[in-house]
Amino acid sequence: KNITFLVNKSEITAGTRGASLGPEAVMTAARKSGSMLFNGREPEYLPCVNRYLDADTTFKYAKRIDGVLEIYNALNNAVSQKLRAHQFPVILAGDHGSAGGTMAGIKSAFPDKRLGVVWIDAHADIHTPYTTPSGNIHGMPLATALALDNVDCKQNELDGETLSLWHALQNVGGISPKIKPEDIIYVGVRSTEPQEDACIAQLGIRKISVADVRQNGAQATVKDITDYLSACDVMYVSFDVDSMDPDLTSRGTGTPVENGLMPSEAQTLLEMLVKDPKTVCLEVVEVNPCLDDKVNTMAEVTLNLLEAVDNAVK
Ligand code: DIR
Ligand code: MN
Ligand code: MN
Ligand code: MN
Repeated sequence: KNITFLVNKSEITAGTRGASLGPEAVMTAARKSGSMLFNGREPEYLPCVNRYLDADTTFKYAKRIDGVLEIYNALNNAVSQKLRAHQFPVILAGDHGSAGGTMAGIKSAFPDKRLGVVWIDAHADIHTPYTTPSGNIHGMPLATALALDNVDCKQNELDGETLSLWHALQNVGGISPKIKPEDIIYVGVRSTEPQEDACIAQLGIRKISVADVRQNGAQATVKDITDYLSACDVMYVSFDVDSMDPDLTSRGTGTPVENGLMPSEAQTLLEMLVKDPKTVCLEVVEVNPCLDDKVNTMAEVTLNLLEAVDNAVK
């Protein structure tokens, strides 16, 4: 696999500021440590949409969804183009909200293939504008790929413009839904709202907890994941760094949640997952150096993970 790094500096879907600096913080950590990870493979930058943060917040239950549609389209184009050129795209993103655009790109490149998703995160990211408590779209990317309208656990009343943009997000790339609930597996999810719990139960989405990973080991966990997704033809791994324990990562992320994965567990999971021939794309999100307790520690931990990924795919 030939890695191409794609950088998406968007932080328009998060509730706190600073995640747009995450990818640069990882590159800074690489320069500081003498890492060769980015040498000779200059990351390609997606168009920046952070200007949407400078205006008043639009769309209460799907903040800056117009900007999100713009970045979804850009990711759809970039990711599908890299995949068609037989590259392995590694997306370094600010926040997690644009991951639906990445999945759009994978489906555009492989329209007839069944897509499995390994979602390693403290959060389930399956809200819709109907259920969101915050209006922050980083809590919604899986719902766009599933084309959810979540009518069963509605609580917000949406205006027509929000709804039409929500459907536009679902339709980026022209295929919707892009994934089936039984083709998603959560790892490390430990902070959800009741509406998400209801949705996860209703759809029957499988979850592997931090305790499961600790008890069975990361290697056996990956075997379990790949067995579970054996009907899928291609896999996408979405890694939110808040899946890891805040005490071991200096809390350098927007929404830290206690009792997460150890970086060594995350490393084994990622190494083994990217080695699997079915894995076509990896995304790493939510490093926020502005919130780091100890000068860029989260970015250094993330750099170590990416180095391990690089060695694993070689
Ligand atoms: C919460 C927090 N579920 C929300 N979500 C995320 O606002 O929707 N935090 N993704 O990182
Ligand atoms: Mn997330
Ligand atoms: Mn998260
Ligand atoms: Mn998030």
